[in-house]
Amino acid sequence: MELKKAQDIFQHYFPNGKIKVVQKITTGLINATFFLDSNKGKYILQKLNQNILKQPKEGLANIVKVKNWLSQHNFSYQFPAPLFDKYIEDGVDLWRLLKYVPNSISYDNITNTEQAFQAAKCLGAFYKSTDKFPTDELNDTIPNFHNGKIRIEEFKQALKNVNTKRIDYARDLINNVLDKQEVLHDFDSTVSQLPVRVVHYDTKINNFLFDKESNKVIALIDLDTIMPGSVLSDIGDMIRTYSNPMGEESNLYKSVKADEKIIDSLINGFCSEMKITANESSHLQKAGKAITFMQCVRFLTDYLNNDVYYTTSYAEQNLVRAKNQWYLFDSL
Ligand code: GN1
Ligand code: MG
Repeated sequence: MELKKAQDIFQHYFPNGKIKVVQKITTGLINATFFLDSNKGKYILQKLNQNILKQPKEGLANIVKVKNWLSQHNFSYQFPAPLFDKYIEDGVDLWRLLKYVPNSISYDNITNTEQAFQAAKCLGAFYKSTDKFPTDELNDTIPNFHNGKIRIEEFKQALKNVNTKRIDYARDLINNVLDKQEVLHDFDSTVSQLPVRVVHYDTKINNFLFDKESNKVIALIDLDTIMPGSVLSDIGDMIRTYSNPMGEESNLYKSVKADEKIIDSLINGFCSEMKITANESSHLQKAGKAITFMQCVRFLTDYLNNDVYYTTSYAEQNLVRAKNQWYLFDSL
């Protein structure tokens, strides 16, 4: 990104602001993210991906409501929401500025059980603080985000439309997914019996910032998907991403195996802060399987649709991701 563009946006926030450094941050598959250093301090600048975040105003309203609630309900972690509760429109794109969290580090993969415990403890604190939040005041900004039935329908639609060699490359996986589609119908019916809560919907490890020295979590980030939903979505996504030390990009499928100790540790971390219902507790393990399978279906669907959703850097990347998730699901 050019310095001039960043400077223009920045001056909407600080009329006398001067940017010294702009650096692209490459983690995250959806938004474009930049680190800024300026005469007004350090910030994160983000360009929203409006192809995916189709209701940015409603999304911002969710973030602001939850931020205000947390500040009154003993949430002891930082929650870097858009600065001044606003987005800037430049005619084409939507931008936002966030406070940079100093002394923080993010990890793309879990390397020990303690990290899983600490991140899940932060999530547990988030659930505890928002336990009484009126969830009907939240907008459903990405409708059907974790709706199993719809994910299967989208997959079947993609199968009908696909007109390339991709269907041949993916054939085995397609058959496996069709065989197991029940998993997602089961998930929907379980979720429909559970309490509606404030859900983060993207609880992978790099959305928790750790303090560089203490290695405790200090901030919860990436707030675009905050919506009403079930705890199974967040714990399921933690199990999916934390238990797989190879990460979702690896094509060493034989080595993709869920680590049980990490799963136990994250569930303990979450429960050290938040007391969920017995019914919710009894489905946590199963949630890991369901969300992993759902992510497999989502990557595979995008592969069949010629990569319209997830950013890719090589042709077979979404298929590799989908296979990786399949092996993880199988081991779970
Ligand atoms: C997307 O952009 P990122 O990496 O935070 C996606 C998640 C997926 C994840 C898979 C809004 O998140 O649901 O689990 O990729 N976010 C959206 O890596 O679709
Ligand atoms: Mg995200």
